[in-house]
Amino acid sequence: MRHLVLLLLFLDLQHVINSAPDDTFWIYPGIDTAAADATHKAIKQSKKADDVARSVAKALNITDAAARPLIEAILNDPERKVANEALFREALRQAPNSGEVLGAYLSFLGDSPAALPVARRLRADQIARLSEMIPEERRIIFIADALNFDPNNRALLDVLVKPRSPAIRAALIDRRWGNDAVAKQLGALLDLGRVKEALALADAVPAAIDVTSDGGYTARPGLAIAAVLAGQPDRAKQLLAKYKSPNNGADYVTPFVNALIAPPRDAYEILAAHAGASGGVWGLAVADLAHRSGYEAFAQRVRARKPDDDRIAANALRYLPESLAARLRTTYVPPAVEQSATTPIAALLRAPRIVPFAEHPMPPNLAPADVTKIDCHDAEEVAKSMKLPPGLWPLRLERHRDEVAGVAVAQTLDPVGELGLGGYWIVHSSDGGRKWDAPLYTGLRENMPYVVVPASRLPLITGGGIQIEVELRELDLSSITFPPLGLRTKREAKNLYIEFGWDALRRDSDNDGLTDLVEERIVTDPRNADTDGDGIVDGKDGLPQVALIAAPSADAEVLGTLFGGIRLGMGALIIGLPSTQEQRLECVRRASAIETPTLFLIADRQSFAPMNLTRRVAVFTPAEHELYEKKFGPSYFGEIEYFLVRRDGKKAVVYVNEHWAGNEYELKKTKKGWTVRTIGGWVT
Ligand SMILES: [Ca+2]
Ligand SMILES: [Ca+2]
Ligand SMILES: [Ca+2]
Repeated sequence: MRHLVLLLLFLDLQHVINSAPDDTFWIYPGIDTAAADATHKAIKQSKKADDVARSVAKALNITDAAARPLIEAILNDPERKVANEALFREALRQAPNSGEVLGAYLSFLGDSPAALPVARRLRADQIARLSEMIPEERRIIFIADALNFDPNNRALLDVLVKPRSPAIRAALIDRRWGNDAVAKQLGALLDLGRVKEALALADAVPAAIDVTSDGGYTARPGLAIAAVLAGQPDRAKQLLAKYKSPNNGADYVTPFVNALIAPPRDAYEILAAHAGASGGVWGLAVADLAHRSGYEAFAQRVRARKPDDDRIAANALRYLPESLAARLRTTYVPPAVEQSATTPIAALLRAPRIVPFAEHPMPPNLAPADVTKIDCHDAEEVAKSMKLPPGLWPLRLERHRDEVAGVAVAQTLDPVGELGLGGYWIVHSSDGGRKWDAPLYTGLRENMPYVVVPASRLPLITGGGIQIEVELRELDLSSITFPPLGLRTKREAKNLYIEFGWDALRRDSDNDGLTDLVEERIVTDPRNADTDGDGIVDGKDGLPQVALIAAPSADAEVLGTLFGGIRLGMGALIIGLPSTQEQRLECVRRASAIETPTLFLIADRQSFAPMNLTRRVAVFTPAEHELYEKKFGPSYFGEIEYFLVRRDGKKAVVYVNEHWAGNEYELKKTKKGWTVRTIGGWVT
């Protein structure tokens, strides 16, 4: 029976090759690159199954009989898990000792517990060469596990200290491996802020101090900082005397170390230049300088900054032989366990989603309706006959006598970054498009799970509401990488429509000016007109989750200035109507600018308490944000990573990480008011 199944699978090889895309930019999620590369190269040469099998067999040094199922497993639809599993097993039966076949199978197995016994079939040198397609966090398990069987294997130990884990490097590098290895260990100790150990190691192996890493960096500047922290300013000066900035770039180190040795009257500028330092000797030094210069709140925030969770070390720790694990435990500090959120906001987030619509199959025979469909080609005409609200770029717009209705998509309440255009909104006018009702939020995000089709035989306007033809195209969240190329979908279906009643879209149960659907998304209480109980109703409250207190502070003034003005989560998206004739002709799908977008932030709610904002800012804790994403999907909230306000309150830097983009802002208070400048940032 099993052979019959395999025979049937093998008959597919030519078919699978034929249907492989010609594009060279293929992503075969999770399949080992050596085997996949050989397959792609072979197909470029010939599309004949026999040729491809022969070529891959030769490249990987396996038999044709092993290559055939391997190629098929690589080219197959990754969703065909059972078939692919059988194919990999067959390839492995034919080539039991091939590191490439084992590697491809391991990457296919992913996080499955079945992976470890498979990895144990690899030789130490094969493990050391395991493909980079297997993430470091997982590769480290195989390496650490193999060390139990071969604890002194130098090749394994060498690859064990390669991943980006300072804890592993600091604990497990052997000084006898040479100065390069010691330099790595020095860097790791400095990254971990282990001042005394780093200085002692530099004393023991001074030749390692100037060994350069990939970027041209040495341990020397970090050691100078460590020396000041250890109360040895003269040693710091000696170390600095021989310091050259890498690639002849600007020297940021010397002024910083000098300020550490003798703090200036106001250390604001030097602190601002290094405000992003997190962890390690740099973080310790910034906190120390801030503390000694009277910037105590900032010092505390720097100290409270959590280091990145070293998952590589955490995984290795579970699989290493005890002698090595004991050493690793001296440098790896597991992160504190996050408490699950118990706030009132978390309780709102745990409530079930509001479902304001019903889904139906499209009626088979549609009679022509008495409506005027307006598509994007008519944008100019529309602008003449109707007064579209500025920034509105409807995906669909229809007129039935004096009633006009449309569907638009916007990021107003859906900070999805580059993953899509946002959430769907309904616009409506009762007088032919001269005056428009306030846009109504549907609570539905594009692709989650519906996509509004651009043209439909089904009229939008019904007696009591709106009906929209959609396709079901649910985004597979496991496929999201940055930048978001090649998003896969989980469920697909066509010929559906969803129907909303006006009352469901307009429902405002507590009469606070926000519909239940809007409240659900900004996480205020739809049954309480004043969620934070500060006397300002949710619809008029700039910070509806933070009770306003009257205690002005310089910090609050800076944050209020910044968040009252900027627009996060909109990023590179071009908002609004197409501006050129070309764009109009192309009918580019555009996100609309509907109202002022709500600013979603991860921050300490209390630091916002003295702020009276005119635009809406929703503030969450990291644990609440996690609940939010579980409920509504990926949501890029801004996170305030650091902010520092000068003593006189007239200058500040703020760094906001939006997870797919980050920006540092410099604020200055002049006679005319505050100016805000972006001084550095990144976008995926
Ligand atoms: Ca309400
Ligand atoms: Ca409310
Ligand atoms: Ca309130």
